[in-house]
Amino acid sequence: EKKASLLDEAAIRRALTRIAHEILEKNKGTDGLTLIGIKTRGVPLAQRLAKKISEIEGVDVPIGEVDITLYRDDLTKENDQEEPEIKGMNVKQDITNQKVILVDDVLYTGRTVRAAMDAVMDHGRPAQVQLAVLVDRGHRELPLRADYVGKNIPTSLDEIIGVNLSETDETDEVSIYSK
Ligand code: 3GP
Ligand code: 5GP
Ligand code: MG
Repeated sequence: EKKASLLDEAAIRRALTRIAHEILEKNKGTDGLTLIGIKTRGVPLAQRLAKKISEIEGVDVPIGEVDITLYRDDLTKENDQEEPEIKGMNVKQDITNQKVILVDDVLYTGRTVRAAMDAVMDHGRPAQVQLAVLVDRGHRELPLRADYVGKNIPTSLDEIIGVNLSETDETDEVSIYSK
């Protein structure tokens, strides 16, 4: 059940514009940057950030994508917990000595990002890995934080953040639901 709309199209656009500027400020330009979107909705977010960086700086930053899916380890166990693992990766360029910025829609326990970092490290030896998310909803289960956050949305465990992006869902909207 939908409780509230938290970010509309303009608010999402402004948050991504700010993050694009923050990326350029922190990294002193675009040298060595590679954006990697975490499927599904991290990919259009990475593309939007690259477009904004290109508009601001006149440089096209390379984009890759990584597919992390939930994997049920052992169905015979009583406490079968799903753990995200690497399903696929499409990164054309060599990321060794590059500054990789992972991009995702929602940061929650941090397990998806941890799996994405594994995929990146298997692919090369980046100089640095940074993290950009549209929403941080809290409840981390790993010692991990985002370098760039569109909006911090404190949630309870029985709430869900809905992220709609025009590329995948017709509209741009972030909302909060109760389960
Ligand atoms: P995304 O791939 O675009 O991020 O995980 C698959 C989809 O399910 C996600 O889309 C996300 O929007 C949605 N989702 C909603 N709540 C959760 C949740 O608590 N965990 C996970 N893994 N996905 C969720
Ligand atoms: P984590 O691995 O940090 O627990 O969860 C991160 C991933 O799970 C994100 O890529 C996101 O797709 C999904 N996720 C977790 N919680 C939510 C949520 O409340 N809303 C949405 N849209 N996605 C979520
Ligand atoms: Mg996601």
